[in-house]
Formats: sequence, structure tokens, C-alpha cells
Amino acid sequence: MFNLILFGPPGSGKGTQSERLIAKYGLKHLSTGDLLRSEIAGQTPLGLAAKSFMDKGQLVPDEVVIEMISSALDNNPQARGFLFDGFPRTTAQAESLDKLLNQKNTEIAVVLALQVSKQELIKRLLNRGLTSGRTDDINEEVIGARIEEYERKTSAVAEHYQKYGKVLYIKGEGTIDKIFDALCKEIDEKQLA
Ligand code: B4P
Repeated sequence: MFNLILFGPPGSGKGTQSERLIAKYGLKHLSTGDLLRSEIAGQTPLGLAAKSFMDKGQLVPDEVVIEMISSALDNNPQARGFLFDGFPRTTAQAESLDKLLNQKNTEIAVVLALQVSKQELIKRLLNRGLTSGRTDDINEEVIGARIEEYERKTSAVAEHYQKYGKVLYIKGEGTIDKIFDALCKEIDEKQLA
């Protein structure tokens, strides 16, 4: 199995690049943001609880997302690998993911971390808010809160995987094609190694 984490702040291009990467490498895409939005759309109790956090730009509690990922892993026994997008977002989530993968005799091969300036992140998210209908993309205060949550809680995830030498940094500004090529180059090198 080949499992990778696409890592970066909100608006760094994780969702955008994930779509292309799963098509090229045949990985199963697990986006906690998408999973949560589909719970909200289905008006499930989990979705209703998550919405109150997401609308404020806060992270959803760890137990909720860890349980969601655990079921997604169990529901995809045939996957040749997973692309984790927007997960893990806290050190506790990273530790749980490591345990879950370990139980399946596999592990994270690489963490690809997209680097984008704060100014560019805000510009992209406000721009997406014009058409996405996402309540968390419309308000600059909420976008600011998401970036703050990233700096306070999520950036530590890179440090967690850095201990195992698994993090590679990629410039996340430029054309989508160029960034995609840079990501593919790193994946191809890892797969050959
Ligand atoms: P996510 O759905 O993960 O949303 P995101 O971080 O905003 O999106 P992403 O980074 O994928 O967007 P992209 O750059 O592709 O999370 C939403 C919320 O869910 C969180 O705030 C949190 O509340 C909750 N949540 C999710 N996972 C959680 C977890 N594990 N634990 C707790 N809570 C969790 O796209 C941004 C825009 O940039 C797009 O419009 C795109 O077209 C554009 N873009 C992309 N690349 C570009 C480029 N190179 N140049 C110009 N524009 C570009």
C-alpha cells in the first residue's frame, strides 16, 4: 500500500491537487472536509454537530473525525493506498492515524506539505466563496480563524512526521499544473525508493 498525506493550510490547494493525484495514482481519496460536508448535507446528528464548529472556522472535535476515518478505512479494504486530505489536523489525530494504519500493517509513506503565503490563502478562499456556497469561505473573519487554528493546532502535525523524516515541502504558489508536476515528481521518487 502507498499512503500519503497532502498537508497545508486552508486554501493551499489540497482538495484541488487531490482530485488529480487520485486519478493518476489510483489512490482512495479521504477528505475529512468532504466527509463532514456530506454529513451536513444529509442533516445527520454528526453533521449538525460539526456544522457549528465549521461555521466558526474551528476544528471539529478529534473523536468525531477519527471515528469517521476509522470507518472509511474499514469500508475500503481493497484500496491500493489512501490519500489523506485535510487529515490529520492535530497531533492527536496523527497519532490515531498511525495506530489505525499500523493495525493494517501499513504506514504513511510521505507527507507532502504545500507552502502558500497567508495573503494568497485569504485571496483564494474569498474567491472560492463567491461560487462555492460554503459558509466558511464567505467571511474574512472566519477565514482568519481557520488560518489561526492551522497555526495553533495543525502545523504541529508536520513536526510529528518530521521526527520520522517523512515531510517534503512543496511550493504551493504558481499554476495548478506546475504544482501538480512537483507533487508527482516527489511521489514517483518515493515509490521507486
Ligand atoms: P477542508 O474541506 O479541508 O477545507 P480547506 O482546508 O479550506 O480546503 P483546501 O485546502 O482543500 O482547498 P483548496 O486549497 O483545494 O476543511 C473545512 C473545514 O472542515 C475546516 O475548517 C474544519 O472546520 C473542518 N475539518 C476538516 N477536516 C478536519 C479535521 N481533520 N479535524 C477537524 N476539523 C476538520 O482550494 C482553495 C481554493 O484555491 C479553490 O478555489 C481553488 O480553486 C484555489 N486554488 C487551488 N490551487 C490554486 C493555485 N495554484 N492557484 C490559484 N488558486 C488555486
